[in-house]
Amino acid sequence: MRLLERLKRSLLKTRTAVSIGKFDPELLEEKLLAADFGSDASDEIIEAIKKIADKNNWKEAARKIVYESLIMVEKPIRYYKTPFVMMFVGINGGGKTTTIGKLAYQYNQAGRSVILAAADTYRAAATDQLEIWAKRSDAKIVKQPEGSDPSSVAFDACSSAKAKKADIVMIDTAGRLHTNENLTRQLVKMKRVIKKVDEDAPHEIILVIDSTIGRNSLIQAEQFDKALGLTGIVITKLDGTSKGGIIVDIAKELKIPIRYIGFGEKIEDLKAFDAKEFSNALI
Ligand SMILES: Nc1nc2c(ncn2[C@@H]2O[C@H](COP(=O)(O)OP(=O)(O)OP(=O)(O)O)[C@@H](O)[C@H]2O)c(=O)[nH]1
Ligand SMILES: [Mg+2]
Repeated sequence: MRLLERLKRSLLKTRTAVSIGKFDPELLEEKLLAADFGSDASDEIIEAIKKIADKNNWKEAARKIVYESLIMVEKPIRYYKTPFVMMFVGINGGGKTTTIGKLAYQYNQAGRSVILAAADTYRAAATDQLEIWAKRSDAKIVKQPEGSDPSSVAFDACSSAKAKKADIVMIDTAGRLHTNENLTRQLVKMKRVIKKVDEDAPHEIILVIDSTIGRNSLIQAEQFDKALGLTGIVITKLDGTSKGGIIVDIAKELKIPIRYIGFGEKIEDLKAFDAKEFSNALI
């Protein structure tokens, strides 16, 4: 099945959740809010529909509003340097490791050489999981024993990529430590240490957000952004939720580029974010 078809199918739950027969502003607003579109977007959608003569075309009007919000954050990654270093951050279970694995596969298919850094040294299983993805995508992996300094793993991976002239480095980080402050401190340090290899690096700091956790993700994103300065977002698990409208809320509130969306556990279930495609699939 084509990727776009897979995306559309994975958004079925959200699409169904906001579908109504005849246009009824109150009912639609209730449904949009329940699907996490957020109150601003919901208001704008309802107002836009009220202005059109033929209410049977309400979906078209709604899609246009959604598109206008999403196009503002449709900014693909610009690979302006090699090795191009990307740090992936986010709370545990959000989908960092899976996203890195899927991306490694796409880069490999595109003929780019990839090094993965197993910088989640908090638990041994994290490195094992990344190693499986590395094998699937023919990527190299840089790792150290459990409990090692994650910054040191990131440094090694960047140095090795420079020496081997690799195209891409993706750094997998921990989602949970003993405390949140520990995690933030560790990530800030990692960012600083990477700069010893290339002062422009990391070229991307990407927050991976689980779409099923709803509006909590906005608070998390603000915290990560404050500590690290995010360059992009990946939104995952859009297949498992009827609240896919959260992506519109995230776009409007955070204004951080959405780089990719994840919509399944398979290696191909990741797509560069496309505002047009997405707004059509959402409603
Ligand atoms: N349905 C679905 N599942 C996903 C998606 N992305 C990741 N997952 C699943 O979510 C779970 C957690 O994913 P991980 O990639 O391990 O998340 P993580 O952010 O690395 O988690 P930690 O290492 O604990 O911080 C796994 O079971 C993945 O298969 C997605 O887009 N859709
Ligand atoms: Mg992980």
